[in-house]
Amino acid sequence: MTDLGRLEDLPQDYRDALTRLNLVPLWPSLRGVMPAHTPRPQTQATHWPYATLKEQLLKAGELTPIEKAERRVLVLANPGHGLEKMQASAAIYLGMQLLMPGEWAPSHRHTPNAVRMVVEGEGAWTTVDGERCPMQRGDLILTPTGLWHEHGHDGSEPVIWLDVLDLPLVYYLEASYHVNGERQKSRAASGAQASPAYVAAGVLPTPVFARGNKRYPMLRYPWSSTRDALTKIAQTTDDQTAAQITYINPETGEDAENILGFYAMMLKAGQSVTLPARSPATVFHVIEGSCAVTAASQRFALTRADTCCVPGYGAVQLQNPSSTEPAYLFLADEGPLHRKLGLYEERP
Ligand code: 1HN
Repeated sequence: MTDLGRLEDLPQDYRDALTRLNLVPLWPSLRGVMPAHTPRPQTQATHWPYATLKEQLLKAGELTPIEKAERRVLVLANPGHGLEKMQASAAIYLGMQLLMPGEWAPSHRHTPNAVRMVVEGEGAWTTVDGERCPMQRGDLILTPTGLWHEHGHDGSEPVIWLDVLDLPLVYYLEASYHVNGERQKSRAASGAQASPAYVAAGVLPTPVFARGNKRYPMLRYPWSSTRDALTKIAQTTDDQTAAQITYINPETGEDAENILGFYAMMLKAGQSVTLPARSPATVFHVIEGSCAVTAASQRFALTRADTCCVPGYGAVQLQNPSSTEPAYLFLADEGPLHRKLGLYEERP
């Protein structure tokens, strides 16, 4: 492959003339924007241990009242993108949020899609589009684009959860904004369209008179059901295969949200699996147990509530180091986005 011309090869007066005209020569930058065979991700494999994160988050609870924060969050920022960009990967934002007993995070809606994975604590709730969703450890709660949401806490201990948003992408598209609102009149989830109605796989609530027409019919995915499903799937899989589920919209069978994909995985005691190289970046978060994650020449020993992210286009090895306990993981990736854009790749 011949080397392409550099900027320095061009006479300064020519470069200055181009700059004045808002013009740029392509060839000095062509290899940078389109490297050979595989991208050069800015996303670095990064591990955020929960113990140190929690310590700083509890300090934020003392330093900053909720009224001064609206959302009291420490962002899990990838150094490869620059911490100020608040990106875990090209399209994924991660934040750990703290709500203290009695606090209220006021109602708003925004264009980025969010989900919460509850990490610790009892008694908090999120009201999404009027549906009050209790927050219990391991639950996944959606707040898709445009839906009103607010958080409250009637319990006695701090509650902490992981927020996953597609904010970096929506911001890049210059489509990110929010609207503040009034406290929602929350109704307990009920009726065919509310989340608890989707209790069993393969059967769909079918109102006799009116078909459900909500774009996001299921907002809360209780951990007890997901864990149960994984444990049953694991009974049927061999040792090379991890039990995995995708969080889907039960009315359409498609991914739960439009841009990011959400999954849960179980590794049996001692189990190791290799995930093939895929184009999207992936986030791993430990719900129960522990897991070693090896990717991009890094090895992270994740324990309960730890989070890491790995860039796309590389294989990922997962290993449950326990010889007695299973490991349960929550995963988020940019899969739906890559598929919709026709960019999705899996490499052997
Ligand atoms: C947001 O609305 C929440 O509602 C959490 O809890 C994190 C990060 C960026 C933009 C909006 C929330 C967020 C956020």
